[in-house]
Amino acid sequence: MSKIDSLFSTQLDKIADFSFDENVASVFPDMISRSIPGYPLMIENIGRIARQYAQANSVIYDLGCATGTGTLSMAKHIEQSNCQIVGIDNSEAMVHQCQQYINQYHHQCPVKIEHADITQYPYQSNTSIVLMNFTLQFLAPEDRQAMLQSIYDALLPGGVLILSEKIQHTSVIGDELLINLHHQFKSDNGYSDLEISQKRTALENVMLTDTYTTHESRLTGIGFSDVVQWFSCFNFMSLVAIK
Ligand code: GEK
Repeated sequence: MSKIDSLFSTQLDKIADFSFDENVASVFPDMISRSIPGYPLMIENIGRIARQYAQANSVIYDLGCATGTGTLSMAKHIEQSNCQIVGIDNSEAMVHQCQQYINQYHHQCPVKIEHADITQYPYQSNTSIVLMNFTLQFLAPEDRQAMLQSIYDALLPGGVLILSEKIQHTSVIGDELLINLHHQFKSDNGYSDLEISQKRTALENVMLTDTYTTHESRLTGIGFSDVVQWFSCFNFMSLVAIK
């Protein structure tokens, strides 16, 4: 059972860079649903998108699966025969927590969870869907192009990448507006100003966001034939890139 997130609630002398350790894994479902506007809605609809794009006899990856919420939503919705979902994360604590959640459910579509670095993983060429739900933003910016290229190479014709990210707005005023709305959202969900500011500092060096234009042009440059933004709320968005 996920605990309430209070990791940044007391004043810290030194704020270390955010890492997906045991403390984070144990509160993660609460942390992510109180931090990302529309997260439950996105998860539910990721399942629907997966149902639409899953191809029979194919592999579906959830990269940076964390506690497996996206994996489980896809497993619940996919009806095509002989599909296999593979969730991958390089945090041991997340993989452990994820496996425990996965064990509680049984869906027609089998699920395997692996502890690995998604930038080094040998993806199978019969891939119909890759989900990256708020994971690309944690890769070093210089590794993002190669990561997306290897996803594109693994995808079958008609295959899709579902990519959700926190984004930067192009103007300073617009960016400020979205950041303030996001802070209000977190505050309305019970986070104090201290928690919001300490977490922001912890994430400063490890989560570097791109603009929507950067995402779109990088994906079309790689060869995706269409990029469709299907969700957006404040500075969070999700898109489907179709091969
Ligand atoms: C969800 N998708 O709930 N290799 C593997 N995993 C990685 C790597 C890497 N190189 N870098 C980061 N991660 C989830 C939420 S959280 C997003 C994803 C967030 C993993 C990291 O360990 C963490 O579990 C995940 O990516 C990002 O829908 O916390 O905002």
